[in-house]
Amino acid sequence: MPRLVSTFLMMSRVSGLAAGGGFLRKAADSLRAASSGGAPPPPALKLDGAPSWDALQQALDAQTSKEEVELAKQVAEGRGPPTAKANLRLFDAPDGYEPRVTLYRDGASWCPYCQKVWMQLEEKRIPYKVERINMRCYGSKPAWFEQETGGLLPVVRLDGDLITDSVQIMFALERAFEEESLLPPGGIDAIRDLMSLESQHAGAWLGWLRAPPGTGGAGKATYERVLTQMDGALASTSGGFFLGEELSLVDLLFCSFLERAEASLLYYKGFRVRDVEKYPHVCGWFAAMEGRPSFRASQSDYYTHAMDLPPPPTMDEAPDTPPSDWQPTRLGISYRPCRLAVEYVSAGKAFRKLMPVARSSSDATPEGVLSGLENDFGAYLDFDEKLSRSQALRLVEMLLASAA
Ligand SMILES: N[C@@H](CCC(=O)N[C@@H](CS)C(=O)NCC(=O)O)C(=O)O
Repeated sequence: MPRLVSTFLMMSRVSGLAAGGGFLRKAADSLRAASSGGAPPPPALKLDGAPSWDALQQALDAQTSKEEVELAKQVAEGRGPPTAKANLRLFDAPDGYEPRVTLYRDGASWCPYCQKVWMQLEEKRIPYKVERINMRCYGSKPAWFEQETGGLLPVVRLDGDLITDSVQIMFALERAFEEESLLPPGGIDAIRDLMSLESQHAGAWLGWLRAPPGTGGAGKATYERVLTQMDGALASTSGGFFLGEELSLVDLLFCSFLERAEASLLYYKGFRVRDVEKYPHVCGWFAAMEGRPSFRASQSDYYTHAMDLPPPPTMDEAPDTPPSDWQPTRLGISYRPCRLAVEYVSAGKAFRKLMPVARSSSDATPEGVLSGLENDFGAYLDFDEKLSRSQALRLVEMLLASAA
């Protein structure tokens, strides 16, 4: 069997898609038939060379070193270095101590707002427990969480009270745990200007990243201006951090978006934030931050940051019929409510057309739903020329599955 065909069949089996029916199964059947000269497909088991979960566990155990076992034990007991895997952190508190703080955070540990609070807890060595809550792209949240908090992460329970919004949480933690303060003697008033600069940076970064094609260089110029201002703010102190030699709340407020800006602007715009010629003090700040174990533990890699944040361009509402010069750029999905999204550019402007994927009955098939969409939005789903129909069918399948 040709390698490509067998790889495809194995991937289909592993993901369970081929077994689930639909177009992948049909594609797998036709590939089997093609690869065996039209003969009946071989039994599926013969294609399955993947090890069992038990065999994988044994292989993993055999490769796990004593140090790794010891580290996992420490982490389970709330000790050891900071890590995304910890569900309990006790620091200097005795075994069995019940922390005053519970941090509700995203399970994948990439939410930027959770990162700031997480670093603050680590820097101040405040004992805490972790509860992991799905971000909506990974699944649903517990009903109580939606009702009592509004559903955004992070949330902190402090002495029984729920607190939402990362900045509010950080100030509440500063008030409740005054020792090891991360605020300067002047308190919040002394950092207001830098907080405002941080907001400008967030706006300039996202503004540039999400600018639709053909909007000129304004986004880049604004971002460069704000970054130069930040470099100047860092140059005016000595020691690498925003307030000098000591890490403060200001660094934590800046860290998540600066880290993400460095990765995403490099990937999508070819722009370097860590450019030692142009922004030497910003580079010094990154180096100072990377000296902190709390930052190292919460830092992510460039690929993840570029991929977890595809720049959704600012879109205009699409007219009912696409203009004659439209060029589709992406076919995507939009959850809550389920919608199939066609994104396109026309005359240098970006548009998005959303099509509701309604389940008219419990046995609605992807094919039936897609045919319905083609009836209603024919001009946008002009598959023969502009888009791939099999891609659309797969997206509809996913939407139906996620809504089930
Ligand atoms: N202003 C809020 C923003 C929080 C926020 O937008 N969190 C995102 C995660 S990065 C969220 O929970 N989104 C809902 C979800 O994806 O489930 C804060 O600073 O905490």
